[in-house]
Amino acid sequence: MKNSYSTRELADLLSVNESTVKRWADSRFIECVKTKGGHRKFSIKSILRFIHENQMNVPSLSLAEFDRKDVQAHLSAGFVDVLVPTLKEAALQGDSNEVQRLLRTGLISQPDIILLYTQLLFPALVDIGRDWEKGTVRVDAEHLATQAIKSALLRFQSDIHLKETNGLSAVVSCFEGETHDIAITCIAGYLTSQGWRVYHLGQDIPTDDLSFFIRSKKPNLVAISADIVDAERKFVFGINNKIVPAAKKAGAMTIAGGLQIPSRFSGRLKCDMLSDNISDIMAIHHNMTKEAAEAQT
Ligand code: B12
Repeated sequence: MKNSYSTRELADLLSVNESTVKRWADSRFIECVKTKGGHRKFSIKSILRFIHENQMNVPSLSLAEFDRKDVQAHLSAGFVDVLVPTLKEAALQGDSNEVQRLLRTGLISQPDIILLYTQLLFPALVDIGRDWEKGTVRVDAEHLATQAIKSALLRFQSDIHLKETNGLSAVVSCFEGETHDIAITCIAGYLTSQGWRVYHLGQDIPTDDLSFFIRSKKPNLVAISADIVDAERKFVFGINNKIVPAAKKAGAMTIAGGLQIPSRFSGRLKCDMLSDNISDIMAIHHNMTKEAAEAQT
């Protein structure tokens, strides 16, 4: 993927006339800069955001990245899982630039970012987890991979088109003691791209502080993540007696998610929803924006 494209190159890429590209640029549908000679130049970032905003399928942009015919065929059919082994390797090498490049490549074939994360990023992490369990990946390599992914995710966020603000806000946070924060980072990225104001608190937030934060920000949604729950009673007490009451007072919906949350805690947590899949956030987003729009009319 080149860093910048001329008007003609972009027109070829999107299979439109050069005049169409110029019109889009002059109407500010797609960002460009003008060279000293007056020629338009389009950065790969602005092209990606444009493709993402308009949910365009531009296989030629990603296919040029790979020589292998099987990879090309999968990508043009929208199957980004073909990139999982490459992304896993890049992460284990600590190569965050390569991880970002693969996410960008994936975005071109799969513009829905929740699906992109579910089909490309998470399987690589699950695989790394399996290798760690087997003892074939050491903790240092696992940490390096996590850092590479987190750094790539941060930068990837600016490759994504952000919708205008929708007036809704969310607090996303790991439960006390929890350090697995990639799921909530992806949730925060998705909600931000959909126009939410997101307060991403990250790892290991003490329950009292989280409750205080919810009471002070009065968000519409509280999303808590807990993959590992060792102290069950403390967890149930914290959610039911501190976080849910704070959220209720703020008028917020609460969702708790994690590997075993629905299977272990169904019927025991007073949250509005329990989940083991971040795709549930898409449905919540759609319902809540619909309700907010209806309340305005
Ligand atoms: C990277 C990693 C780490 C990193 C975390 C760094 C970071 N900043 O996130 C480090 C090295 C710190 C770590 C530490 C540990 N880890 Co770890 N880790 C992983 C690994 C490889 C990837 C985690 C990940 O990001 N996965 C991708 C994300 C998206 O998955 P996820 O968080 O599970 O989220 C999914 C669902 O749970 C759900 N979800 C999660 N949160 C939410 C929230 C909402 C609102 C919703 C809707 C959904 C949702 O949606 C996602 C799927 O769509 C996993 C392997 C795996 N199978 O995932 C092991 C894994 C989770 N870790 C594990 C273990 C045991 C540990 C340690 C206890 C190891 C140790 N002995 O020290 C510690 C515990 C730390 C702690 N107390 O939090 C086990 C957990 C087994 C279990 N359930 O009991 C796993 C599964 C590895 C394994 N195969 O055994 N880990």
